[in-house]
Amino acid sequence: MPEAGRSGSPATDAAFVLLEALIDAGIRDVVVCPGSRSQALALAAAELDRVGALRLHVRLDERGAGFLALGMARESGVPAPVITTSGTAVANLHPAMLEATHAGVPFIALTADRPEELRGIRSNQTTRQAGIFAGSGRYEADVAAPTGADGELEAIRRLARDAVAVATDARDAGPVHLNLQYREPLSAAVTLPAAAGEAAVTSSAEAASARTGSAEAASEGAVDGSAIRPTSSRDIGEPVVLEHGPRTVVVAGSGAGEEAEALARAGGWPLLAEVVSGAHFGPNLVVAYRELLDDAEFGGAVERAIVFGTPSLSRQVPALVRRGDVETVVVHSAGADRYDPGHAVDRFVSSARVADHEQTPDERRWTGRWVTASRRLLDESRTTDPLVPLGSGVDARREFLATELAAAKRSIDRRMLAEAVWNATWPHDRLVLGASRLVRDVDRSAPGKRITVHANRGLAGIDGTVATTLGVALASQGDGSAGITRALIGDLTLLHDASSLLIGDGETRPRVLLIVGNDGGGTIFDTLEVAASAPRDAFDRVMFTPQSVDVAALAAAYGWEYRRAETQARLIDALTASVTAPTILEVPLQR
Ligand SMILES: Cc1ncc(C[n+]2csc(CCOP(=O)(O)OP(=O)(O)O)c2C)c(N)n1
Ligand SMILES: [Mg+2]
Repeated sequence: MPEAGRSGSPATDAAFVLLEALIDAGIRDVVVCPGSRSQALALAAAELDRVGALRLHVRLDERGAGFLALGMARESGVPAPVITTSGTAVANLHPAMLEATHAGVPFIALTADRPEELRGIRSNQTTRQAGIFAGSGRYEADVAAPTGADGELEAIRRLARDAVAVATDARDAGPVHLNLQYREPLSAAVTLPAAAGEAAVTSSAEAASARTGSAEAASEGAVDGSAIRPTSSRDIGEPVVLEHGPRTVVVAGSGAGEEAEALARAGGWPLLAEVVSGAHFGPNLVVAYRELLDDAEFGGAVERAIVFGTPSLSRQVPALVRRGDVETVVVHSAGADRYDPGHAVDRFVSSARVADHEQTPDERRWTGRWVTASRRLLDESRTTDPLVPLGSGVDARREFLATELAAAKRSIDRRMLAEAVWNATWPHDRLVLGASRLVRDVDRSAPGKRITVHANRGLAGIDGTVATTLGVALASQGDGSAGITRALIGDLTLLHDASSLLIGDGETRPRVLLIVGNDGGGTIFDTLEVAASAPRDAFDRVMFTPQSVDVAALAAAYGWEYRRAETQARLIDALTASVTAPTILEVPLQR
């Protein structure tokens, strides 16, 4: 058992203490669903499994994971805690929580959450988790992020004991929800000596005065569920007229819409628009906004930022908004809460327009430099070859043929896939982008184009994306005018929602192309710090979560057409072929 403060991450120390206390109270099985915020718990569970202190089960779909735990508890009478990350992952436990409450089956949900300071500001994957199961839980606690403070670990031990006692109460068994806040660093590596794990197995099932005990534990370090804040007020501010002068950029995140592009054009300002913003087009678009925001001559020179929608695809945009020397104006957009990273936004307004003004040469140069630098960066990093000859001369055509031949044999990387899917999309089509890595690759590489892009960025869940795509297709193809609905998603995103591939007999089968970048698991986690710090086996098992599902057979089982592309030429063929029925296009990618 790590001593308090041993690992260097209070999150990891607290996670070990929580799981060890659960083991002491009789827990034998733990179910982990992959995610980043929950990494301390997941990796601690993997380590405790390695030393034989508990039995770990890893499942992708939290809904199924919940019922897996329910099944184990039905059989054994002992709850199997389920560990999930934040956001919609938590809500996916609701069906099992409801069943557990009505059937009186012991159940413990351990849901990771953002710490207090990241709530209510449209932080990624952050919702009101505390109280989310209100009415179905026997007990719930919203536990403050561990800081390493004195007494903290003891309070966690008590909380764990109480959770088991309440969940297994002979007169009134049922579900318990511990919502656990974690702050960076989200984990640190810990290796237990085998003996420590064995010692931890010796149970000391203390099932005393459950409810009073829980209230006590909740008051120490943990915040009781009743302290949940009401939905934030919808005070959306006044309209604003933006004067010229400060060096300005317009930022457009998810849900921004064409308004953002119009304002950037009217003001003559650079438009830093995410690909999911609905404003990813126009003469002022800056695709390479990440690189340029990192550059002192560009990002460093910004004096004012006008933000539309919810930026969620880069770390550079929130960093810009947090800066003290940048005046930030956030324009109201639909959705819960207001975008306010770092609580540093200067003004929230209901709408914005530009004051009448003749642009000075200096202002024109400012925007011109962003747009030119972005184009240059994009050209330099482009991986796909142009699909049409660049000239009509013999040399140009010969060169085109040679590149085409080379391309035919080239295997596909993420960037190439992102560019090819974007290029294949026309204004009458629809494009759905799943959460995780590929949406970022499209965001990095897509030149401006006025097409309809959908993405569930409200909470960026990997759940429900197949169904969302079918919904977009059904709604857009209803009157026969729209083209194909294509979705670009990861393999786990497909598998999480595999049951939505079922389109019942007699139901409309829309023209959908599900393009699945299959890298055998969740490679987004490979880009996080934890990939380097955690033991490889444990990281792979509880975060990468490898899979080798036969996607062709899955498609066949549900009556979907199936194509596969392993080279760039095949990919272009598959993307330009007609789609008359629901189709999966599998594209193998290197991890
Ligand atoms: C419902 C839900 N559960 C868990 C997560 C955490 N999560 C974010 S990305 C990801 C892995 C996605 O893998 P894949 O779809 O294969 O995309 P890749 O990163 O490999 O491109 C997971 C599990 C989430 N966002 N939503
Ligand atoms: Mg993947």
